[in-house]
Amino acid sequence: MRKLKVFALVCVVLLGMAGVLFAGSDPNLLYELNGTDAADQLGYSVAGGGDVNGDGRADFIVGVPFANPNGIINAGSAFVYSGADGSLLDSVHGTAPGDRVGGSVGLQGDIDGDGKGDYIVGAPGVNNLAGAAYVYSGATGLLMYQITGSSPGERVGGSVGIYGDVDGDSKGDFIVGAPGTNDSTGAAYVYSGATGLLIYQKIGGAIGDRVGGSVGISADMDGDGNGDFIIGAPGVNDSAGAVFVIPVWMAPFSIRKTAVLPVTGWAARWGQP
Ligand SMILES: [Ca+2]
Ligand SMILES: [Ca+2]
Ligand SMILES: [Ca+2]
Ligand SMILES: [Ca+2]
Repeated sequence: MRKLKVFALVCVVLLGMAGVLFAGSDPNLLYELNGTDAADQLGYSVAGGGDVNGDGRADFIVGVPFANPNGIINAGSAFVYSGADGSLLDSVHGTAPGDRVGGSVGLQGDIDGDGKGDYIVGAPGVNNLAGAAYVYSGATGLLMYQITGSSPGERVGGSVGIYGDVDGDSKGDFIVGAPGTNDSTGAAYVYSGATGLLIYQKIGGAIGDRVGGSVGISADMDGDGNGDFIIGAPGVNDSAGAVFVIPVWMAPFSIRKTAVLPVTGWAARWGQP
């Protein structure tokens, strides 16, 4: 534990942002992270499961959407840590006030088939709450895909998930919720990890449904060999709420709504500008 603490302190000094500390004398804890800056909301989102650095141990990701990286208010950050030793493997930071990078996070699938886990970071505040989600290679930290909202208030990236192979190409896929779409009717989109093409979309039926308020993408549930996914819609029926668990055979593969563009140089892994 002492070693971890020292390492984390070094990270804080180098980062100069978000203030993440490992503290931990509790033997019942593997790790503990504590934010150091008031109102950053470290732990607003968390996920784990994928092995990003290929050491055979699962790693984890932590979102801090109200962090002020480089002094940019509420730009937000997300940090990827080694499950094996708690060291910082990657970080992503917003570049404009209110981006809220890390509003949602996922880390459990290998979408490019290189054997290493990849991760997804939602930033629902980007561009006046149009929102965005970014998918990174765990092996290289490079941005593989970005999905961006097309109109203010969509809140694309309000929820994200990455894991199961929905389209049967042996590579993991990912899901992005946009609960603010069309006056909070909401929407959720499932994309192929291999190609970035839209596999499936679900649009809410009524204003306020908030489809995509939560999302998950899972290993096979119905035994057909393909992954399945889960979409929460907490606003349905006067906020009684609803959840949809959708098998791949429901998916109309031909539809495509949002361009998914491979982008380089937006934001960056630890050590890059
Ligand atoms: Ca690992
Ligand atoms: Ca990978
Ligand atoms: Ca796939
Ligand atoms: Ca299935």
